[in-house]
Amino acid sequence: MKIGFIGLPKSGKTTLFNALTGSSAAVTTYSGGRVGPNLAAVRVGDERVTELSAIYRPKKIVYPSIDIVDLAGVSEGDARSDAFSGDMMKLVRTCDALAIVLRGFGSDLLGDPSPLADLKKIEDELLIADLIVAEKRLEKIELALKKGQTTPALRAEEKVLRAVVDALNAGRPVCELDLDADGETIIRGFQFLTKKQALVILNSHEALFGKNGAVLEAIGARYGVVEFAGEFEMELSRLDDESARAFMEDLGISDSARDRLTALAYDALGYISFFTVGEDEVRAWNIRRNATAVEAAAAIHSDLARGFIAAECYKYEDLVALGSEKAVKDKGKFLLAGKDYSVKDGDILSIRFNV
Ligand SMILES: Nc1nc2c(ncn2[C@@H]2O[C@H](COP(=O)(O)OP(=O)(O)OP(=O)(O)O)[C@@H](O)[C@H]2O)c(=O)[nH]1
Ligand SMILES: [Mg+2]
Repeated sequence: MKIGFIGLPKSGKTTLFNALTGSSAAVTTYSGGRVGPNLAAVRVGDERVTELSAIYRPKKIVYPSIDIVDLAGVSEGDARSDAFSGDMMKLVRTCDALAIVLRGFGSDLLGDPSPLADLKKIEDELLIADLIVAEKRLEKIELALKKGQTTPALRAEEKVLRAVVDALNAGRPVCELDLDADGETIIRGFQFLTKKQALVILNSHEALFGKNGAVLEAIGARYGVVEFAGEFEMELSRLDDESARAFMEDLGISDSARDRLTALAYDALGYISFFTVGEDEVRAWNIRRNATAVEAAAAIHSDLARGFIAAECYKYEDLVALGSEKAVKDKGKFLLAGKDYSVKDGDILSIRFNV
């Protein structure tokens, strides 16, 4: 799972990135320079992995992680300039989802926060960036059609792109289009920004943290949203756990920035975890909700999916309640799942395969 941080300039993207990763990438108070993107993997804290490791005592323990990309700020009018082309665009395209960062702190340079207006600005920039891509391709197709280079595939692409352009012009994101399977295949290659899943981070001043109920509610009607006190939490990430905990309690922050973001990402973007266990390794994997056993196998290795026979499956809760794999088997709570089995959060899988 790879999440790209986007937002207006100086909304605190890099500060949040640092808070989440414990790194110290340079924040940019004044410079308008487009600093290169920062990349990091954020470990998803999952107590179940710790519990499983206590049972299996593996040589290696692997927690799942979420990749975070901290991108340069998107200014008004950027969609028409080069911000959404070139390197930045290539990076955004590879992201599974976007995290829209909104400034919730006052600044000398930018004045009082106006998160809802900023959100609208970003949404508009995303719509325009997609519109430019769709229109460019449409022009090429029209030219080809004029020259008589008509193929059914080109006609189909033209039809879908017209629907995309109409929607975008009406202010509707590509994700709201009702496309059939062929239409979905046609637009996949364009990697439209408004087709990507998005969540919102309100980056509040510590004095405003926890007092933004109305704003959060307005955003929450359309996006999964979480509030951070970015600068404060960046400082916290440099403290030891105990001192950090004390400061968090002062501000009424329940969990670390990392835990709040990963929980939101799993929930809003629709991911679940399954586990593989053994003496060598205990490991958590993230997959899409409703993924099948074969898709889970593919997340581990393509060979496992190719040669998939069945998945031995039992539940984390049953293992913890009954104490051992043997007890789970004796109680008849062991399941042999076929390739279409829909994997549940907390399933412990062992793939039988043959290549
Ligand atoms: N008071 C306050 N200031 C913040 C907070 N987060 C960021 N800032 C300040 O806002 C300025 C910009 O922060 P950055 O994290 O560099 O913002 P950015 O979005 O990465 O900026 P660009 O990459 O240039 O678009 C810095 O001076 C930060 O110290 C916050 O939560 N509270
Ligand atoms: Mg930055």
